[in-house]
Amino acid sequence: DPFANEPKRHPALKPSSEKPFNAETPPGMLMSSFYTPNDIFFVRSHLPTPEVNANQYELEISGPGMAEGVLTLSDIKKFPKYTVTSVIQCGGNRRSEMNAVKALKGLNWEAGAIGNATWSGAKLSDVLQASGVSESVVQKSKHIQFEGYDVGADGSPYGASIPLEKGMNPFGDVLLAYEMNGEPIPRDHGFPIRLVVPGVVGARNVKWLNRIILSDRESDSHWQQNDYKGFNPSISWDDVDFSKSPAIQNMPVTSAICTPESNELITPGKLTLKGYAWSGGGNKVIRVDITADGGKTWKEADIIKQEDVTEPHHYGWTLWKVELDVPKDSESVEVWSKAVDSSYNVQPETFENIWNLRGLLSNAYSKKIYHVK
Ligand code: MTE
Ligand code: MO
Repeated sequence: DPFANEPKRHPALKPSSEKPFNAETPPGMLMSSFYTPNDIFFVRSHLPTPEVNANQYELEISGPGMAEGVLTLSDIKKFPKYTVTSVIQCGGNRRSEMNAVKALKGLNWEAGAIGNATWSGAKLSDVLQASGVSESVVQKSKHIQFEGYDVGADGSPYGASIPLEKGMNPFGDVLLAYEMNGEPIPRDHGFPIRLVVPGVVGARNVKWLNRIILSDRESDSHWQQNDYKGFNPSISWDDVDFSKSPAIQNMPVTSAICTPESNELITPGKLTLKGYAWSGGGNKVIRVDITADGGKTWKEADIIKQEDVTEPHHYGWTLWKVELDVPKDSESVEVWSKAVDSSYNVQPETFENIWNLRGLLSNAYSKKIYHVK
């Protein structure tokens, strides 16, 4: 059994599959802190979880016309240490809401395949520069490919790539992280080194990093080529051509109402809602609008916490709250949230018009119906 040696997991995590283990954070727990604690941070692994020995850890770096380099964990720790607050969000977060519109294929995530953490480590751009990535190597490359220590039944590793520009840019804030919220990265999240690509879909944040390859091509992994792409709502599994869509990198703006949780009964009078909002590409959330009357009137949510970082380097999430009045005689209230980011991108209203067969980029308004006691 390739899954015989899995780490222990927190009982509060809500599994969406057991082998491999995938699980999300309950929405109420997401609201209890700005930095999502490591032990309840959602887990998304496509393959059995590798156990990497820190003392034997090696990271290989190669590229066109360049001598292959190997770094140990202590080599990586000698570079200047940077800390970035960044969300990691699965490309399929909130998929269940899109699935409710029309059936699709993918783990049925609610709104908890997301977490916010501080990540500390060496800057990818520093490490590449010190590893002999010269101007001429850059000229011959367009992408940076990454491979994990986790391998599938066919022996091929998990893989992904990002544009060269994002990884080489010293302001891109891409890290070879060895700490998550000030602790060594837990095994489920990529011990001892995980790539953190802030603002970009979770899938490119490669855990248990084994290899970095500069190339004129994107990663040829399944997850870069045949998954984590968006499509026209009318494309079905019979006519889909994955080569026709670009791989998802920066994620669109989203928000979710997290508390009260969907199944909770509410009482007439004051109702406090809490949620998160986030946008990819380093865009900051500038506003979260809330309506309880189908969009006739909108209230602006109060920001509970947001980091004081300017776009386009704002990678953490925004926690917000809003107080509404629930009239005595009402049986239920329906509340919607929509976030606006620093490029004035806004969430789409409905899932119908953004539906796609993989249930990715599922960022329509968060709509919750609460029943009154
Ligand atoms: N890296 C490796 N090596 N293997 C994986 O299966 N899953 C990716 C990404 N990095 C994955 C990986 C996906 S799809 C997501 S959403 C994030 O890791 C999840 O990160 P987390 O488990 O730390 O929350
Ligand atoms: Mo993911």
